Amino acid sequence: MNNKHMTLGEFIIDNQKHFKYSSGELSRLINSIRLAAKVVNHEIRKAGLVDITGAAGDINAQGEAQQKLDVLANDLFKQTLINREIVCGIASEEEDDFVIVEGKNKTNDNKYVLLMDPLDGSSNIDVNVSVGTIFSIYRRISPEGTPVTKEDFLQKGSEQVAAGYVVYGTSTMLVFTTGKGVNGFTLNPAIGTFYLSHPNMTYPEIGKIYSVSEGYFTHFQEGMKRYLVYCKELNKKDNRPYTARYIGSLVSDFHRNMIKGGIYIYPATEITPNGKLRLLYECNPMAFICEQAGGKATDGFTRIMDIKPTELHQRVPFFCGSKQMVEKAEEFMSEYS
Ligand code: AHM
Ligand code: MG
Repeated sequence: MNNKHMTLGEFIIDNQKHFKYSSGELSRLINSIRLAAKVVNHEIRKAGLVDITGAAGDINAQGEAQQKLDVLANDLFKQTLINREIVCGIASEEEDDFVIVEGKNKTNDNKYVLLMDPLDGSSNIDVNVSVGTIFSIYRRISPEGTPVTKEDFLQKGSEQVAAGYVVYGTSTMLVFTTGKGVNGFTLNPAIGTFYLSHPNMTYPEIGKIYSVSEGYFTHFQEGMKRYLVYCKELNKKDNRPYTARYIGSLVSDFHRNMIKGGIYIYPATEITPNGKLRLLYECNPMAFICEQAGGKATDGFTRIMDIKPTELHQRVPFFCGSKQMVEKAEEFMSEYS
């Protein structure tokens, strides 16, 4: 089939043969994520009506307490995956510990664990700004049929089998990779179908956008401060000064930069020496997508996907985007920090 009008469901079937392990299980897992994304999308689109229908914490007409959207998104993704017995474990930014998913007979022969940030940038919901879901999939390392262990989740990002995000923006898009490039699908809300709208997404080698919360400038390391001065200097040859764009919603900032070319940085600060973003739920999946699109993702010195995690909620400084821009930022980091 040619790409025009191809749906996500058709794409998954067409590409199953290219998946690293083509048992059909990964296809079913991505299909479940597709379903959960549509349900979460439906809930998010009603967010502005909360003041009319009742605020988070209120009791709704059915006598159920209204949940905060990030908690609701977490439950919806979890339940969708648990009901389908499609993963053997789930770890989420919203939960303190990982969840063991048991099958019917208390064993679980599924091979994959899923890690997610169910609603990233959720502080933006109240002000009608885009939010996203981020997910990351690994093959378990513990023996099949036994409960998953923490080690199944603490794998290096380079072991990811698939990763992706959903951006709930002016339109809703699901973008993902299974290690063979990056493809983006846009939801037609009228019929609830994702269509392949952005085949083979690639990060421009160099761009003109830098995305950093510059308000923390005074707390940045010297290398970071000098790089920001560089971004603002006049140099017609390489399109400087760059344009500052910072939504404060990683998925949206990343998505824009991947399409237009740019760099996203959440650096270390004096107050937060490991930055803010989580290695397992945010940085690793975005790094996998970034590299698959030809971009680069590091902590300013080391490749993100080479870091061996030691804790589920570990934080790490994050530099990601157009290859040449990330390399330039790294030069400043190693020279001055
Ligand atoms: P969250 O997972 O609590 O939503 O935090 C992650 C978000 C990212 O989406 C965004 O890039 C960053 O936090 C913004 O942080 P800040 O407000 O410090 O700039
Ligand atoms: Mg987050």
